[in-house]
Amino acid sequence: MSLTRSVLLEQEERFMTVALVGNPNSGKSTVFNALTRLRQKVGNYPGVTVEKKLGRAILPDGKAMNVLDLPGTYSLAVQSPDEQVVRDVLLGHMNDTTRPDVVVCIVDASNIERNLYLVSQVQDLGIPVVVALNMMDETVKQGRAIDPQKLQAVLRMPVVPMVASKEQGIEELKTILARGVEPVPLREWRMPAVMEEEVALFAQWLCTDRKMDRFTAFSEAVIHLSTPIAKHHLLEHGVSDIGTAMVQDARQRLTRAGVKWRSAVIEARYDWIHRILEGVLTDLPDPKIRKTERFDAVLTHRVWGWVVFVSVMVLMFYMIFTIAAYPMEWISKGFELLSAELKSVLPAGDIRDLLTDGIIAGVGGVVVFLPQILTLFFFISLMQDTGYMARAAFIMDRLMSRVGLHGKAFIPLLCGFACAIPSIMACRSIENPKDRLVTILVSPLMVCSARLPVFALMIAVLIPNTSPFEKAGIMLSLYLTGILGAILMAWVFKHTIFKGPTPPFIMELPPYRFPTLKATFLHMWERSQLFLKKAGTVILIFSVILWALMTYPKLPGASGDVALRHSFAGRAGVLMEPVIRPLGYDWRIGIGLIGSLAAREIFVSTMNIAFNIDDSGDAASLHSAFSEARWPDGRVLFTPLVCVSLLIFYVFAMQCFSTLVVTWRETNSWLWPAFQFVYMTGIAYVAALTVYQGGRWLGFQ
Ligand SMILES: Nc1nc2c(ncn2[C@@H]2O[C@H](COP(=O)(O)OP(=O)(O)OP(=O)(O)O)[C@@H](O)[C@H]2O)c(=O)[nH]1
Ligand SMILES: [Mg+2]
Repeated sequence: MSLTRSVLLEQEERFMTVALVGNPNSGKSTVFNALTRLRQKVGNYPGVTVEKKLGRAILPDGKAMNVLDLPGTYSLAVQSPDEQVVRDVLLGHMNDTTRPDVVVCIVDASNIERNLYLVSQVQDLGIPVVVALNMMDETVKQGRAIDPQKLQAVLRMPVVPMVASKEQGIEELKTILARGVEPVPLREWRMPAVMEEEVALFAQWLCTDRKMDRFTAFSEAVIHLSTPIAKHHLLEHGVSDIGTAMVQDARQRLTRAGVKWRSAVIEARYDWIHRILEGVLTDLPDPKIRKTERFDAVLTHRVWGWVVFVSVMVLMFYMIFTIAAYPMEWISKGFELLSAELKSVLPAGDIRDLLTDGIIAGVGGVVVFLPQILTLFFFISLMQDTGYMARAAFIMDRLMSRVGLHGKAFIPLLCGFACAIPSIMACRSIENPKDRLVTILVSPLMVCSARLPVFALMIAVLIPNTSPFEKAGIMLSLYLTGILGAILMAWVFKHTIFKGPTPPFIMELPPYRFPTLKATFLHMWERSQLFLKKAGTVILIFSVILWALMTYPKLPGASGDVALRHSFAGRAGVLMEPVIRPLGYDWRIGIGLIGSLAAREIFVSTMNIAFNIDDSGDAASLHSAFSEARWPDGRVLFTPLVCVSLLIFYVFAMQCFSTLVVTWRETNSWLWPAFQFVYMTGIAYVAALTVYQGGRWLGFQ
């Protein structure tokens, strides 16, 4: 280790580390962002954060402190991989993270009973705790009042009332942290005497045999004696067979003594919570009628729920085809001008061609779609921040509960509308490993934003002069095809390779919230940065490579298709034509299919280069080039049937290298990404084949 690095590490260690712990959707990431000025993702549904994230805050006394944002959890008796992170951090089991000096428990004041349950578990660990009583604005709407000072007095921990989304209470929290927080006083909740004894006995053993400190040993003993799945954790943390046998013996003794070991601890903690809350909670005389329930009656209704969902989607696509059209026009005009300018200043030759036909056509052709992608993200952001997404997941779950897919899977799947990568990461909130794997495997079938350019292009070729409504309708049917595909495949997997029972859906529906403009625009801004970064890196590099492959080797005197056919890429396309001809595609489309193995948008780039060849890289001119494309025998290439076949192919095909990498990382095996690639490409092929051949058989063109 170099000297500077070790000095840096020492400094790092001298900072106090504060961990933010709390139930899902209680506002941890909002507090984290306010403390650190970072931009961790925030959303109004449980399970947004699935990984720990380190940031740094400056306290009022000028000192820095490390802040850890953590996934949400209801309890420290862990069920899913994201909750495991919380437990490991609090117990100091994480190699790369020091055990926190202070825990800030973010308590959702509108759900205070349930949130204090976790506080009592964290308190057991003996780490100093500050209670951040967040969402104070919601309690008023609920018709209750909470007295933070009384709560502080009975809890004997600092309590800071907060409205984190408005940054209220953040400075007070910092002041308390700067002043230093005392370790937590002794617990006041008590289990039945027999259980207390058994816990003490096992904790004693953990202290001596496992070398745990007094607090950790107590907390572990409680969790292990009262959690049915404890055996698995015991083994995981190296507790020997002796320990496991001790737990089992203790449980038998408890059962004989008439103590229900599963529920005794839960009851003991809730008894304490109810005692604590006496005098702290008061009902307001005139509670406002709860709007949430009224909204939910419609939005989660068996029929109306779907009507609203479909309407929201149609509205979204309608906007994508209407308001986004203007900025798209400007961007494409800009690239046209740039290209014309380059043509006039640069001498004719390969460099000029690379710049105009390769880079501008390739990258420009994709960047044009930025306004549509932003419109999509505007809607996704609204769905996530208002709490609507949880309702959409709810109605989908009800319809599909027979599929056998875990209800919790629908949140990750809906995240897939943005991108398969966060969607696959979000699967960490699913407890059951089999269900988690099934969801990871089907996630990329959800139509993501990278497909949008391809779809928009093909729809424009398919029905050039129709109303945006019809285009929106086609878009909607493609999205629904993706959803149905994902659900169908989940069913297949659950009944073949991943047989197993499905636990019932227990997702909590968050209250509706007004989205803040700031959050929405930040989300869109981040997304456009990501999109432009992708265009400037992956798509740029591939455009250059593909341009070169489509230009060399040169055939002297040849141009257009003849030259392209002679190039490396052209030869590859010709080679694969027999395979894709049954789908209605020629070798030039073949080049696009190969190119888009890296990322779907590259289809548009390669088509811009292949059918070049107007220099503008503009969707409109590409679609006119498409309508002029012919087979050698003079037949039209892009018939309506070919367009539909391509659309279907792109719904199902696995064309995203990054997704495969994430699947590999999340499953720790190359088998699963390989399987994902093969099965999705297989379905894409068969579906496109069926559409094309079936359509021809029925007499379509
Ligand atoms: N009304 C209100 N909303 C808040 C407050 N704090 C956060 N929110 C909103 O609550 C939602 C959840 O916030 P997050 O910060 O994502 O919650 P989290 O605890 O990190 O959630 P997970 O990562 O899913 O566990 C977001 O929509 C926030 O804008 C608050 O004090 N009042
Ligand atoms: Mg979070």
